[in-house]
Parts: sequence; C-alpha cells; structure tokens
Amino acid sequence: ELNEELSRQLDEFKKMPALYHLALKELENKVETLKTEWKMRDGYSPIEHIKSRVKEPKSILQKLERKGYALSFENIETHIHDIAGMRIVCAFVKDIYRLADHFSAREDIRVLEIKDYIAQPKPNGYQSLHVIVAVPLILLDGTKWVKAEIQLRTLAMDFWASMEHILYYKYDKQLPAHVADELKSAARAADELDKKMLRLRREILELS
Ligand code: 0O2
Repeated sequence: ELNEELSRQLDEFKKMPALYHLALKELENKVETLKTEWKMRDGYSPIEHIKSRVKEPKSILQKLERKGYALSFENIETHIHDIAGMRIVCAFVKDIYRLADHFSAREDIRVLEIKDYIAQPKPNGYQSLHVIVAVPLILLDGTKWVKAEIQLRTLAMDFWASMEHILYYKYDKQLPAHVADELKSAARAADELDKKMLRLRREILELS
C-alpha cells in the first residue's frame, strides 16, 4: 500500500513541471493579448515587460520546509503558490491596480488571493502587488485549474527588488543593520520616484 502511494506521488511529481510550464504559457498568452490590445487602442501599453519562470524543485522543497510542511505532493500544491511565477512590470502604480481589477473580472482567470505590499510594504521596504491566480488547463481528463503567482510592480519597485535580491544573497541572509536601513531608505526613494513620474505624467497630459 505504501508502495502504491509512493508511486502515485512520484507520478504526480513527474507531471508537475510540465503542467506549471503549460499554465504559465496560457497566462503569458492572455497578458500578451492585453498588451497588444492596449497598444492598439491607446497608443501605449501600461505593461512595460513580463518575465516568467517555474520554480526549481530545490527551491520548492526549501520553501515547503521553511513553512513547516511535510513533503508531499498535496502539501506542495496547497501551500506553495508561486511554482508558476509571472512578474509584470508596469509604468505606473495605477496600471497595476487596473490590471489586477481586470484579472478579477475575467472568467478564465480565478483570483484566489491578493497581497498588497504596495499599500503595506514589507518591513524591509519591499513593494509589489501579489495576485495568486488559477488558470484552466484543458487536459485529456478534463479541466485542471493550475495556480500561479503574478507579481505586479512598477519599474522603480522592480529595480529596488532586484537590487535587494542581489545584495541580500551576497550577504548570505545576514544584513548589517546600517545596510538594512539604507535599503529601506532606497525603497522610499523608489516610491518617491514613482510619485514624481505620476505628477509629471499629469502635467504632461494637461499640456496636451
Ligand atoms: P524567489 O526566489 O523570488 O522565488 P506566504 O504568504 O507566506 O504563504 P510567500 O510565497 O512566502 O507565501 O509570500 P510572499 O511574501 O508573497 O513572497 C513571495 C515572493 O515574493 C518571493 O518568492 C519573492 O519572489 C518575492 N518577495 C517577497 N518578499 C521579498 C523581498 O523582501 N525582496 C525581494 N527581492 N523579493 C521578495 P521566494 O520564493 O521567497 O523567492
């Protein structure tokens, strides 16, 4: 019986990367369509760029352990939301919320959870809107809704998060206090830059 369960779990593990890749492709296609449509209609798209990735098995297992769950296929599916991950970088903060609202209104995307680290940045200064979604994959046995995490950020937020990622890993997860303070102040500077660009945009629009 144990062997049967083990072999079922192994089968599920083997299928996993392909399913998440396919779900990401479906999601990419939806977002590309939006981007093109926006460009045709308004002359510009609020989506600057898109990046997606499937989480490495090693990182999935590390995250599961960090969260305190036993290793099983069910625990991975239930508790790890970002196996399929997409990052959408936008020009302005309001574009981020516009996109999130659009996702919520669609029938071919289920919004499961929204974590608003823009309204409430993380203690280290991290800002992004995380939208956990499920997208339908039509398989031979029927429709399977596959989870994905969409991180929506402005260019300034993305710049900060990318730099923080580099610096954080360089210090092997132990940041000296003054570096952490400087990083937080850099996050505030990024936020100021976003606000300044928004003010400039308003002025420019008023000119035309
Ligand atoms: P990687 O290597 O980027 O994939 P939970 O809400 O606890 O169930 P989770 O997934 O821990 O789940 O939540 P959270 O906080 O929404 O973070 C998910 C992802 O957001 C992270 O994935 C990062 O990609 C990004 N992120 C969150 N906080 C920070 C931060 O302080 N700095 C940077 N640069 N990115 C951050 P991973 O798996 O941690 O990492």
